[in-house]
Amino acid sequence: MKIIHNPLHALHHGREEMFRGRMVACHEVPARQDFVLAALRQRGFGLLQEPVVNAADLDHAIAGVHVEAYTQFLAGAWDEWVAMDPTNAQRDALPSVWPLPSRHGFRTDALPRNFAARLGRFGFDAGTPLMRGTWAAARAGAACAFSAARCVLQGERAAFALTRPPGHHAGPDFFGGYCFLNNAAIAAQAMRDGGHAKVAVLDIDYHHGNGTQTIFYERPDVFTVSLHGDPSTEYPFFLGYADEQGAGAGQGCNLNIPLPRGTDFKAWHQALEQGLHAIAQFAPSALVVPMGLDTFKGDPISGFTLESADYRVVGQALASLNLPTVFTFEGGYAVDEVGTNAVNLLQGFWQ
Ligand code: SP5
Ligand code: ZN
Repeated sequence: MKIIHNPLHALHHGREEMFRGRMVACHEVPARQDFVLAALRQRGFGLLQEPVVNAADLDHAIAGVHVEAYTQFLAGAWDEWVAMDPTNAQRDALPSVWPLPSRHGFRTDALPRNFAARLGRFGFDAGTPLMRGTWAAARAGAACAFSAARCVLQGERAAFALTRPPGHHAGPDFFGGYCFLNNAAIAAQAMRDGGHAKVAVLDIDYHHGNGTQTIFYERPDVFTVSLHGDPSTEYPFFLGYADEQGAGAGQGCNLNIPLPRGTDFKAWHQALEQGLHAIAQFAPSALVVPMGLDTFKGDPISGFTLESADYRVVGQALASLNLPTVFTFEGGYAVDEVGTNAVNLLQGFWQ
């Protein structure tokens, strides 16, 4: 399996996230990718490489998923943050004011000149710090996703975009949930552009893949499935319910399987089988798996109870679809085990 890893990921290294009125240490840390890479090396699994993509192709791939006003904002955000106040160079940027949905009277079409206002316009939580290297890291991550898709388009059975920051919470024009560019969506769109008429996305992160769902919600060509903690109690709270089935031409092309906090592997595996069955019915010719390992029992911010050995079974189940597959690295915050769990899954898939 080709493993495309992000050489610039550590340029994004948030220090603190806002949680319930106080600042706590970031969960989404550079060691996460380092530990996965170390586990791959230690177990001799996969062919490791860095992305090779020209800038124009990469911009095109990102623009297939994100709106220009948003990527331009991200590209210049750090400089604007520091221009506001030179001492800002010493701290990460986090939003603290947001527009409510337009039914409350707020406008999102009139983009304020004030940077803090635009940070809230484009971000949906205060847990996703942006810093000097965020854009470079996220853009190189998008290159990993695009490169992984190209590997598969060229005939590889599977490729893994090993990158952070993660992507599945990022939407057409918003960041949040530690995510800035939606790597899984970029890979799915690249597979579409590369000739796959129907692509499925099967999101197995603990948290609902709200960004991916929103990106493809009205499209019939990309079937999005997500298994996740019930949003009525779990982040991201405001999307991920079972009655969200797609809209317009995409009606029927979204499947959410929310599961209660505390769900064990037996019940989770049944939900996975349900997702796999729905994907088989859709009959895609390619698959993207946003691979979160935060379903692990030891995860510090999540509530399922999968064990390390279970991830092999997950990989085997995913392989049963028999589709060319791109994996993207999403959540998973039990840093000591994240490498073992990721490689268990990929090995289970590969065997
Ligand atoms: C990609 C991904 O998995 N994003 C998850 C974002 C979750 N953000 C909210 C996390 C709430 C953190 N709770 C802190 C508990 C401190 N004890
Ligand atoms: Zn997650």
